[in-house]
Amino acid sequence: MTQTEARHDWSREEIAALYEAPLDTLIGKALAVKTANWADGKVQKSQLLSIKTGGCAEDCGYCNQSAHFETGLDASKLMPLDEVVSAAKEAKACGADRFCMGAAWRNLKDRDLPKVADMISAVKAEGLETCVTLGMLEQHQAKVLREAGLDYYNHNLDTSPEYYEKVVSTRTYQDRLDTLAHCREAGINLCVGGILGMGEGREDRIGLIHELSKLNPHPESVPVNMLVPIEGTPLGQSKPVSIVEMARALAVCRIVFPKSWVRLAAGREAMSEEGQALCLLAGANSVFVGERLLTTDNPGETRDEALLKAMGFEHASKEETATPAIEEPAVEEPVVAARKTTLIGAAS
Ligand code: SAM
Ligand code: DTB
Ligand code: SF4
Repeated sequence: MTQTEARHDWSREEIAALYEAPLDTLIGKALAVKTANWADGKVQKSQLLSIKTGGCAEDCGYCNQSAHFETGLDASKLMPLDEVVSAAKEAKACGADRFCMGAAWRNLKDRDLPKVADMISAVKAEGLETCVTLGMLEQHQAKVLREAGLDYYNHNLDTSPEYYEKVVSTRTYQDRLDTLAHCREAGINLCVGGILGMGEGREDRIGLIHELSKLNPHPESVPVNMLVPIEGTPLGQSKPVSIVEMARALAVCRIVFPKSWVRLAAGREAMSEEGQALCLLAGANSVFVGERLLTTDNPGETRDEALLKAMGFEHASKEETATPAIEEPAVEEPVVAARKTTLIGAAS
């Protein structure tokens, strides 16, 4: 039976069995799920912009932007609004549907909140879907971002809980989950995925997908990044992961997240056209477009057009990529609110 409904009760063993199936069996299943849920041959396009680069207090072992490592990257302050809007206009002119603004912050500070909220409103007014990735968020901040017109928050779990502490020491897996919960409570769609090629084992890739599958609802977007190795970072010399392993991860994501955009995210610059075609055949239906990701290169329009033409694929239309309706956060029942007040009053 082809799976169309999202499930949240996957066991790690079930995911491992999919992941380790013969590649034709795996991709066959992934394509059946894709065909049952999506139009054939369509690819969603997101464009990234680094609105605040480098100098980050976190020590993520893969990242160009951590202040803990010497990578030669120039740090910059928060970009002015007019430059963000120009970049968004350019992205839209090149056909992007979603504009994702990334800041190298451990967490969003309240003093920056109005500036980022203005960016979101201005990008939204250009007719683009909005996404930001700003590090950890508090509940009240998520609410302000949503009210400004935020469609998606990107916050990756990166790898399995067990391997996570080998990659990052300055925050915990639970910190990441807490921020995701704050976004959900504010009614923001989630973009949550990870990275392959950080020296993790297959069990960690399976563990990541298992953790993502437990999120209810599932993230609406699941970016699968291949590590872009950065000299000067602890993971700069990691052994690259094979393209077949990437295709396996993407195919499993397609099956486990039947209704989510599954993105062939960072790492395409180092992949052959055939490698990318395999990943798109395996079930990915979204990419980052443009010449740059955040701080590193991406194939760009000319090469992407050639790839899609060769595959007979095309970019999904605006209607096909429309943000799922965001449910308004549940309003607290007056009787519950009254009871809470009484309890707080009684305790003080
Ligand atoms: N500071 C924020 C955070 O960590 O959530 C937002 C920016 S951070 C660059 C966004 C995501 O990009 C990371 O969670 C990671 O998954 C991915 N990423 C960062 N550097 C990467 C690299 N060198 N290769 C592949 N993915 C990378
Ligand atoms: C995601 O999963 N990948 C993007 C986006 N979310 C923010 C970032 C990729 C960064 C690759 C390295 C760089 O360009 O700095
Ligand atoms: Fe890089 Fe984000 Fe980690 Fe900072 S929090 S080091 S920007 S991945």
